[in-house]
Amino acid sequence: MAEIGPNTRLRTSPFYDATVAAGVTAFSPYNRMLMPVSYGDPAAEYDRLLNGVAQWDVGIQRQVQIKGPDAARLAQILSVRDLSKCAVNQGKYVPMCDHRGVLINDPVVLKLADDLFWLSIADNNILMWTRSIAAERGLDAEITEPDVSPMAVQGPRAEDVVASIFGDWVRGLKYFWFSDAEIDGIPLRIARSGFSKQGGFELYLMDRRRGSDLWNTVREAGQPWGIGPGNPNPAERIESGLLSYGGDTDDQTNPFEVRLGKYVDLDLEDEVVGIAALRNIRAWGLKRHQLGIVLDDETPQPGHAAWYEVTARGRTIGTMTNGCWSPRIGRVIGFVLISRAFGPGDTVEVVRNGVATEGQLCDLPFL
Ligand code: THG
Repeated sequence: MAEIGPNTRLRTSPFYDATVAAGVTAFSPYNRMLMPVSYGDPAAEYDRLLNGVAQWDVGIQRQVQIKGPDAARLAQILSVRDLSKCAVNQGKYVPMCDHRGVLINDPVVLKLADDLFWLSIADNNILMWTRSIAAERGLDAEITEPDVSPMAVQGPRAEDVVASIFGDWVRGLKYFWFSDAEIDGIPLRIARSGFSKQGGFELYLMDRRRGSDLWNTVREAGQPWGIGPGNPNPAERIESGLLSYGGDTDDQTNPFEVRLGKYVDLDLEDEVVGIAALRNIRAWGLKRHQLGIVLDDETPQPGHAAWYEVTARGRTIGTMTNGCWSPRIGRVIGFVLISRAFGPGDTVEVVRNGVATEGQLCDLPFL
């Protein structure tokens, strides 16, 4: 098999050496980096996340840092969610849109100081976007990609592991809030967050030379709870209804279609990119919406990199954007982005590699 190695256009995470030592077997590109996506034992990785604790290299969640007198204003101009009540040391999950109201990212926005923000981004070039908007609006802010790489510790035992390293104070962190910390001279920030619904933390490493040190510290501290390596888990995140920007969205998707309407504040100032378009979209009504689907397929199988056609009575009504075998439901499940003429309870067909399988639509999350 051909080798696709790291190079200057496919950057490595500070945790790369540690994940290789941990037995990583597959990577996927994300934000021009390599993200570990398997350690060769999907059942064990799922089980650790649901019943124990796992450590994930999510260094691909890059930070776009905005610093300066206009930082707060710029962060708000880029965000269709109101940030005015976001406190220092608090994070928020925020949809970002282009001028058409199309979703272009769904970062966690961290407010580090009144004039300092990180956008912890999904897979799209928001560094370039942020610089462009700042320049066009004549705003005074310095925009960089700092040396900051998150490692997630996820699962019901994550709190025990992180508290055993940093102290019991971490148990008091509220969801999406964060605090500065240090261990053995490794500078980091600890947030209660992570791309799963099993609970846990993200450790934002702030010195890439210390990646292996941080990984090994967490691995050793986690031994009593059976910690092992993992990654954002497709089955768990689909069961939990978490959106994958770019995986479940296309170049037309607006936040309302994919259940992010509760994070959109339509009364924000007109200078917010996309807000005027979103008001129109809301007024005209939606054509599509995102639902779950449970297929009549009980075959445990590896994940689907989907975008399969969804049909009803012989007509195309949308796509299944992602799918997976669900251990807890015992069926193949997925997300569909389909016509609003269809809703929960309806039976439709998904055409996978030329073969149609019936499935039932349902509300999200599954669990
Ligand atoms: N953590 C950090 N950066 C990230 C992600 C992350 N960047 C990329 C990607 N993930 C961004 N997307 C998401 C999607 C969902 C959530 C976080 C980031 C999330 N959602 C919860 C939910 O939907 O239930 C909580 C949302 C809320 O109620 O505020 O956590 O994971 N650093």
